[in-house]
Amino acid sequence: MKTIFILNGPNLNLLGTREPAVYGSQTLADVELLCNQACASHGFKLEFRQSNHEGQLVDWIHEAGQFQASGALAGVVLNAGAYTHTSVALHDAIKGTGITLIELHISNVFAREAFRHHSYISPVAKAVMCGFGVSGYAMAIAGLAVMNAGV
Ligand code: CA2
Repeated sequence: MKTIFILNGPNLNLLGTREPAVYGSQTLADVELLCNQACASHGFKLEFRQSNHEGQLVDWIHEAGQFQASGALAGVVLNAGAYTHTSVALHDAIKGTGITLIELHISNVFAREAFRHHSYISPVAKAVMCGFGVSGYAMAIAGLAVMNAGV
């Protein structure tokens, strides 16, 4: 059974506590539950993680790269939070590992402030999902299922 890594960046631990108009009212624990159900229905194992630290996210991408090398990775879903718009380190880590990665945003970043319109992740992502709320996580998992089936 292949594994999907779902990595969440800074401040996503605050989901459900503030800004419900932008991010909805579900907590990160609710999102993990939703991802567990989606992974189970597609026959994937789930590694669901969150960190406020850029280097930790880089380390986890490297770990996913080791899974990829051994054929055990279905893909990575990354909501890098604000690091999306700033992090050359995450860009380099994704490029260096060659992992299949879906960039995800809960909100439609293009309907928001101009500084959210640029992403360092998009050029090294296989696909980008944004604006579907937390349902986007399940949709990204379904997308990885299609990619892994080679359809
Ligand atoms: O829409 C997304 O998922 C974002 O990645 C969320 C980031 C933001 O910097 C990106 O531009 C778009 C922010 C995550 C912070 O989440 C919070 C949730 C509730 C309360 C406060 C922050």
